[in-house]
Amino acid sequence: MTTAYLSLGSNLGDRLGYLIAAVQKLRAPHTEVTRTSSIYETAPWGKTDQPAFLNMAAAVETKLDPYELLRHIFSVEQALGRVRLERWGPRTVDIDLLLYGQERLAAADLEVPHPRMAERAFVLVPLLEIAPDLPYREALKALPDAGISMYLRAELFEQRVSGVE
Ligand code: GSY
Repeated sequence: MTTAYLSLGSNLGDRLGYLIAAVQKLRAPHTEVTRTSSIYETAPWGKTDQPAFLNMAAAVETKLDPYELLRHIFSVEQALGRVRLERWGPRTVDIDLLLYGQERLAAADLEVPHPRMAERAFVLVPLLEIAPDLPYREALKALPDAGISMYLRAELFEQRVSGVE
């Protein structure tokens, strides 16, 4: 089993509903979602003339290799109507593989650690909430954190995911 960390975001339609459904669909016999962060509302990065995002991070324990995990992630995005209309454009749900154990991969179709994660506060704030010992605290300190606000605390999100409420 390998611990991997994912970043999830949504800025189209029922943003929270998409994140809940994404976490539910990530769960599989081969992949356990072991921790989810709070949900943060974040100003769009890159292409700024688009709606605000909801962002979160998740830790998974998986039997899949990195490529199999990526395929699983793509299948969840597709099941939730992800259409890649434009680079950095709005999306129902976006799931990025940030870290896969201690693995370092730099292939054309898969890079871990994610090559741009240390430049994005909307990735690092939720990630460090669930994995405070990861070595990204200094990177986060160097980034402007404006435009990130708490939207839903982790405990309440977990209740929504498990249908308890
Ligand atoms: O890279 C993920 C998609 N994305 C996001 C995002 O998830 N959050 C924010 N705040 N801005 C973003 N720009 C892109 S592209």
